[in-house]
Amino acid sequence: IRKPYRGFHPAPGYLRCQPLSGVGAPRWNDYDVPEEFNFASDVLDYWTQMEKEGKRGPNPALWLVNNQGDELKWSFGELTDLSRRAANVLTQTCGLQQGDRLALILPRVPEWWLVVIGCIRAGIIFMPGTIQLKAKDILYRLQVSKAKGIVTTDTLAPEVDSLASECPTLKIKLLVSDHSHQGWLDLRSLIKSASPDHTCVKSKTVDPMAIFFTSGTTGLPKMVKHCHGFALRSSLPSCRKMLQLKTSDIFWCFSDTGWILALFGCMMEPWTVGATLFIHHLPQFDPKVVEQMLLKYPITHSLAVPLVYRMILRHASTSLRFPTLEHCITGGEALLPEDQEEWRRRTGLLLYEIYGQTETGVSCGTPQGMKIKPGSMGKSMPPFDIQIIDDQGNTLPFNTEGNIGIRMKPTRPIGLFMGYEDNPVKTSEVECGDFYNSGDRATMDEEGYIWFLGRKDDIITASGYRIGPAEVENALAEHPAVAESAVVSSPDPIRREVVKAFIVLTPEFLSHDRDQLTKELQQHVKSLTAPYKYPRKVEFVSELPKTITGKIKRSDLRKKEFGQM
Ligand code: BCO
Repeated sequence: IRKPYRGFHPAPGYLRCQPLSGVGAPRWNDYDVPEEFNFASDVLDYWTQMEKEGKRGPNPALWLVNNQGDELKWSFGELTDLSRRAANVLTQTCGLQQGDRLALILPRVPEWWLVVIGCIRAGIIFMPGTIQLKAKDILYRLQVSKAKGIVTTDTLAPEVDSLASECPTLKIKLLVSDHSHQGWLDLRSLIKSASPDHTCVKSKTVDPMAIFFTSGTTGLPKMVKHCHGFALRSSLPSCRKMLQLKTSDIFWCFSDTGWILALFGCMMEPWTVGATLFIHHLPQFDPKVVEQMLLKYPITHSLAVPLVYRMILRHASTSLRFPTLEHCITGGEALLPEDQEEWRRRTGLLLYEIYGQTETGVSCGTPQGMKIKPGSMGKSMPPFDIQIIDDQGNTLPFNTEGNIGIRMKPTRPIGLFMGYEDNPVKTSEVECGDFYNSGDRATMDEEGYIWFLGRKDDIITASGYRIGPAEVENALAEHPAVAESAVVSSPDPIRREVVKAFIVLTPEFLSHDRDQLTKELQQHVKSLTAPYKYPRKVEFVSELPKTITGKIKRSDLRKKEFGQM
């Protein structure tokens, strides 16, 4: 039995802590919580100052390559200048105030970074969403969050216009485009003409900073609220130990701008140490292009879901040698030991796993240099204390299956979400004794390594996406061919897990061509909700397994798919 937990004791100077000094040094202690923290003024402006004093090398802060191969390079000084202008646009031109909410649906364009930092400077709560969102997804997000504004591109502008009348709080529409649109403000030209003088808000570390939407087993996505302390975590020594980035490193994070992984990997992690963030705006993922980029650019670190590394291995026929790549990190879904082995054999590099959820950010992993146990996702990362717990919140003995729990009493660790906004019921459902219950199943060995097993509920993790079956079932239900459906995870040789829909057809469609119908239903889901959720497999059945009260037994279908029944 594990030793009893002794609790975190705030370091002396709690709430009065001072940043540690030295260029690129971790500037706070793991268990210190400064009363005020703002990533823009405390981190970015610090590096701007280091640049001015000649204490940082010539590498850019942001190095962005678009799909035509055009390159943009910004120093920290330029980032500071432009994001201050962006903050002025949001507050002065748009009239947004601290605490207001702004939906942000942009691909990997530079304005995404300017809006995020501008919001942080002004205390505006930003709500990133993937560019794959469809009108219904956007409508729900705008309505439930009471967003005052939205920033997007011309691809989604017509969708937003079609639903704006149903969003009474929505006053501001900002467009990132080469063309103008009636009723939309042109963000690029506004930033150009805005003043670069802006006084950053003195945000409390526990003030809200961002809201992310995350899928659950039932119902519509929940709003996961994070405070400014989420960004502070990247400054803590435990987090710095994880990736051990240096100012001279060039870090490529693949995450779509809609996910919390983007905040971590496409901003906080590299910029906290003054490293270069490398971004490639590729509208459609192509492993061949990724391989070429890794050969062409001096990238030292990569962060991507296991599927990206697996697809590179599938596409490349020979051994892979990337001249500058030193450290590869992966997360978002479980890494299989065979993928780890193949990547090592063909590239000479190891894959270091990190694990986290939208609610937690990165909460465990294998720091560079720590022994990798293939199949394990590493150890808990302070100030998080991960324990394997039962459904009552009791810690379980080593090597016993249970839920991944993060201790939040007596002290809620900085970086853990603040709760599901406007949803005390769902928030209390994940509070389990002294722990946040992640709903992910795992074991922990005697050395503290955590071994992921799967989900406790019906949520599907496919290609690094968290997919709520009900969202797919609801989309299917809107097609006249579907009498009822059940959506579960199913094995796949490349993607490991994909979304599968079991469908009972309405009588009128029973005689239709099944292949044709499959394609039509897949297209239907792609058009109604974010396409990454579409069922890559479809099976037509005469009935669905149900409990005596009529509830669909998704678990029976899932077990059958994985040969467990
Ligand atoms: O495979 P198909 O071609 O049939 O369908 C694909 C796309 O073509 C299609 N699609 C995309 N945009 C569309 C569209 N269809 C219609 N209209 C549009 N606007 O939809 C399907 C999307 O599937 P996908 O995204 O899985 O596509 P793909 O191209 O295979 O990409 C592979 C990956 C690996 C690049 C992608 O799956 C990916 O980015 N996955 C990572 C997700 C991620 O970052 N997760 C991290 C979440 S945060 C977290 O875990 C917390 C950690 C601390």
